[in-house]
Amino acid sequence: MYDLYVFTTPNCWKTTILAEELGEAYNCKNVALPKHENQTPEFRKISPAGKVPAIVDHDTGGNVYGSAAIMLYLADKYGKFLPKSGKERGEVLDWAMFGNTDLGVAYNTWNKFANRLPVKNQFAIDESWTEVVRFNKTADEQLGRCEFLGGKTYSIADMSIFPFIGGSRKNAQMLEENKNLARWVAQMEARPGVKSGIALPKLG
Ligand SMILES: N[C@@H](CCC(=O)N[C@@H](CS)C(=O)NCC(=O)O)C(=O)O
Repeated sequence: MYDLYVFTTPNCWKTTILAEELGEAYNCKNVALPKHENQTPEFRKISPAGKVPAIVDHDTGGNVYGSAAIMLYLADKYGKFLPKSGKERGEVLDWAMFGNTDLGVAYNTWNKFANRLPVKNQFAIDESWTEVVRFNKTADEQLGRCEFLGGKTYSIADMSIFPFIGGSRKNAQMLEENKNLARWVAQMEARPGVKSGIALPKLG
């Protein structure tokens, strides 16, 4: 049993999707970022930088923070969605980290410039979008070679990029230009665990 602390952001959706797909007992706890609930001394004992997502594992008494660390930790703990060893594990890790450190970071950077910068800077918006387009294409090429991002089977690699590309974030033109990604987004959206994972974190 573990507690999972989240808000309505792509980094958190990665972990709520995984938690729902694992089907193990856990408590989903919302941390309202606009109310600064992430900055309380109690929460910073769980997540030192005051960031979500984070977990407390009641089986061990330990805590884990950051979406990539949580995904690796839970996948290893329950032995699902991450091969145990060998070439297959390497491939899933490659693409899970691509989602966490390349594609995810590119989307978050673009989102900041496009939607949150108080003064519009077209250069920053265009430059950061170029990087998003580049990584979308990389994912599309991989999904042209394999059914899932990390190879033959569904894994934490798929969960690492879906929150940036699917659901409410879907970009019709981007999917039109990347047919393999479009096929995969439809497949992901049909999964009950993905649907309930995306619906879980609440605003406020
Ligand atoms: N590397 C971390 C980043 C976590 C992160 O930036 N969390 C944001 C929400 S997505 C947050 O907690 N922001 C509140 C803050 O920085 O005060 C991860 O992948 O989970």
